[in-house]
Amino acid sequence: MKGRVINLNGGVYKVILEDGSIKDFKARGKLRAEKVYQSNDKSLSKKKNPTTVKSSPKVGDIVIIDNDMIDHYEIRKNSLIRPDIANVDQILLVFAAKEPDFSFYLLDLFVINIIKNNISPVIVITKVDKLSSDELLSLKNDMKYYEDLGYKVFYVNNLDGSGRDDVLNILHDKITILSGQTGAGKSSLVNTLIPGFKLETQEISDALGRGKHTTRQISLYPFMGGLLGDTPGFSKLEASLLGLKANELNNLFVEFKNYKCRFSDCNHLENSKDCGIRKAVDDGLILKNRYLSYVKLYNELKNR
Ligand SMILES: Nc1nc2c(ncn2[C@@H]2O[C@H](COP(=O)(O)OP(=O)(O)OP(=O)(O)O)[C@@H](O)[C@H]2O)c(=O)[nH]1
Ligand SMILES: [Mg+2]
Ligand SMILES: [Zn+2]
Repeated sequence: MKGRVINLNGGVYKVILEDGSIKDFKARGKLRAEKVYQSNDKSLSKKKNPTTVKSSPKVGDIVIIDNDMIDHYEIRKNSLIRPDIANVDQILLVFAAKEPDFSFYLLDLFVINIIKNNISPVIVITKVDKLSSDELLSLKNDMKYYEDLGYKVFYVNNLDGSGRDDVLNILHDKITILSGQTGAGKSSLVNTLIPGFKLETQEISDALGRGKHTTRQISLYPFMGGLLGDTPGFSKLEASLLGLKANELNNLFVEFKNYKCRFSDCNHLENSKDCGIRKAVDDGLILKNRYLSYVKLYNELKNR
């Protein structure tokens, strides 16, 4: 029997099986090395020398069930640490327009974490009702820069469901998870998207702390032929935890390659003389906030 892990809680794996039914299982030998097989190995025979790695299955894994226990999981197409999940097709980066305050730095950190893992980011801005029309216009103007980079940007008001249909359009047959700061409105967005859903959401007054109804586990819900996943938010995020290195940032800020810096060893920091990237920022070609994120991230990774 084969299925996909949709939730993990205290060593119990909730698995959606091929017939659509959902059952709980435990994994065989929890802490010992799990056997990982190539997905294309149809035989899935234990004798065929599987690659062995020392890790347990996690949410998103395709697992093989034998004698009512998870025996092993298949090779992952991708694997994230934050949130701790495997095999996602796309990630909706959920950012509140306000409360918590919108942060370009957090957004850039997240976009980078995702493209580093070869997953396509989609940006969803929630709580647009909290901005005046001028503030919203100005935010949308800045976000055009991200659309030009090739990232989709959606605007949702979870109070009245406006913007919902744009998001629904991209969910068909995909494994999509929501990720973002605590209190950004991820669980509320799941409720907006899936008719009849009533996940508990935290109180506004607790939005910046760990509220009573803050999400504590990743859960994938069957929806539109795919799976939609709610994840726990984070209150703080350290760049170093994402396994990024200062010298790879150059490639991860994807637009930098469009502007020539004639020094091959330049790190494009604020004190770099004659730097092509800094010139592009001064000329308004690179969004100032993007560049500031780059500098902050570079220094944070370098000073570790
Ligand atoms: N005004 C307004 N409030 C919203 C909107 N979306 C969510 N909220 C409120 O924001 C608070 C936090 O929402 P949640 O959905 O719990 O946030 P979350 O991202 O799931 O938070 P964690 O589970 O801690 O990561 C709740 O009080 C929601 O009612 C929105 O579009 N507009
Ligand atoms: Mg939540
Ligand atoms: Zn430079």
